[in-house]
Amino acid sequence: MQGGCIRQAVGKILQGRTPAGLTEEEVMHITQAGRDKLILEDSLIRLDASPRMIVGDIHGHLDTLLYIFDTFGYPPDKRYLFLGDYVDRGPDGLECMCLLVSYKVLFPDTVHLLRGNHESTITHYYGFYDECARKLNKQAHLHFLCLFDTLPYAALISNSVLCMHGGLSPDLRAIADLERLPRPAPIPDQGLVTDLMWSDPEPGLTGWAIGRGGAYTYGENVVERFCRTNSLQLIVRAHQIVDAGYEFFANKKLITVYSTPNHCERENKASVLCVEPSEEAEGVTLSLRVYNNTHVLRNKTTI
Ligand SMILES: [Mn+2]
Repeated sequence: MQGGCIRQAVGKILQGRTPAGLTEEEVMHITQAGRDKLILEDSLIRLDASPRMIVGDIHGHLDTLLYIFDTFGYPPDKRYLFLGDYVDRGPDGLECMCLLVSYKVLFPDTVHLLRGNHESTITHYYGFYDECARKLNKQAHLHFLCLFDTLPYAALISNSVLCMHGGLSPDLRAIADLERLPRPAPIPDQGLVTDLMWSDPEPGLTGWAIGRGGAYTYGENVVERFCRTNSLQLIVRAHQIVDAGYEFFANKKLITVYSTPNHCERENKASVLCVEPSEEAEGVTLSLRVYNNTHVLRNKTTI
């Protein structure tokens, strides 16, 4: 019965019209089923290198999310890892979050969702609370806050590619530190989880400095040392708009992937990162797809 309700909601959202006309009952079903599914996962998700798309910030742009699925494939035929920031800023966070969580419930091994800094109480200030109140009611926003607290914080692909929304932390020394993070929990004011959600790379910086959201910024030497000591090929993160849709840092040891084009009055391109098994014994093969809202601009640039 619940699966039928969720499939019905997916059908409404996939029509692409907004608001999609979701009912409060549907939102309750989706968020409850999403919490039940997400809380089963560890705070660090371990994935193999089966081909999958890694997607950065969507920020309430249903047109972009549907463009990604139309262009690169729908679950469960294609696997996805999303890096967070599904809501706020854009007009349709409700539809984006409900579609992604529905896919998580229907295809839990195919779709993985990480937490971004906007999956939190800051939705009171950046648009999602108002959107919920306008399209449904204030209670709907509370359902989402409970859901947000169950989202995992990081993913490790094939023991060699570490993914999170914001980035590194001085409190993160080993990969195993990520496994012990308790959930469900709100994002705290400072510390490891805050940095995972909020921190940024800083060109020219050596070591650490204070950044936005109570988190740190980190220099190239921090990234290179962390990758070396933890045998990582690459760190993948989102969280910052970058003009080309992606941006390297620290001798290609870190990449920022941003998946919403023309965002916040910028004329930025967008990208998703495809990870596949490597033909060699170790590591994975990574390639970029760069697009705007109507065209794929670069297909399969191997990095
Ligand atoms: Mn962010």
